[in-house]
Amino acid sequence: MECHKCVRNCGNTHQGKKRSFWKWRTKKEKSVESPKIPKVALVGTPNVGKSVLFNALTGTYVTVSNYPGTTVEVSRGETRIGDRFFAIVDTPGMYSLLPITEEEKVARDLLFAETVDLVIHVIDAKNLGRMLPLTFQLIEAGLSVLLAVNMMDEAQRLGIQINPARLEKELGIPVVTMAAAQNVGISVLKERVFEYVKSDCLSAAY
Ligand SMILES: Nc1nc2c(ncn2[C@@H]2O[C@H](COP(=O)(O)OP(=O)(O)OP(=O)(O)O)[C@@H](O)[C@H]2O)c(=O)[nH]1
Ligand SMILES: [Mg+2]
Repeated sequence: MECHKCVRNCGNTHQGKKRSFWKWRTKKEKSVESPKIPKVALVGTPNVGKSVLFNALTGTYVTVSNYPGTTVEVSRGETRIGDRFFAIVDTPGMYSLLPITEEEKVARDLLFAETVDLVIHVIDAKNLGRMLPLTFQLIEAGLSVLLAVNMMDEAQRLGIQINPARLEKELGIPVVTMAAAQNVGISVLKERVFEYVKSDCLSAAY
C-alpha cells in the first residue's frame, strides 16, 4: 500500500519499523549462522621474517591499510587450514610491549584493542637469547602464544642447534622451527595453529 493511502496516517514509520525488523532478523540470523573466524597475529622484532611468513600463509588476496590515526601500514589476509578460515594480521616490528616508536605502539594496540585468538611470535633462530624476552612478555600479558623459530637455514649454516621439544617444555607453549623464505615448516606451523586455536576458541564458536 502506498503511504498516503494508509489508514493509520503515520507517514512511513510502520514501513520503516517493518524494514528495521527484517534488518534486525537478518543481522541476528547472520550472527548465528556465520562461524567465527579466529584471528592470528604475527608479531616480533623487525627483520625476523613476519611479512615473508604472512605472504606464505595468505597468498594474493590481502588488504594493506594505515592503522587508524597513524601512518603505519598493517596487512591483513586470510588463510585456510583444513576446512577453516583464519584471519592473519601482519604487525609492525616491535622489541617490547612497552612501546617507544609509533610502529611498536600500533603493534601493541593491535594485540590488545582487537580480539586476537593466537599470537605467533616470530623470532630469528640465530638470536634466541635476544628474542625470548618478548616471548615472556607476551605470555605474561595473558596472550595465547605460539613461538615460530624462523631462519633455521641460517642458524644451521652457523652450526646453531635448536631443540624445539625442549623449548616447548621449558616455555609451556607450542614451538615450531621454520625457514619461511624457503617455505620450510609452513605446513607444520599451520597444523599447530589449527590444533591450538581449535582447542582454545573454535570449540566455543561452534
Ligand atoms: N635466510 C632466510 N631469510 C629469511 C627468512 N625469512 C625471512 N627472511 C629474510 O629476512 C628479511 C626480512 O624479512 P621480513 O619478512 O621483511 O621481516 P619482518 O619481520 O616483516 O620485518 P619488519 O616488517 O621490518 O618488522 C628479508 O630479506 C627476508 O627475505 C628465512 O627463513 N631464512
Ligand atoms: Mg614486515
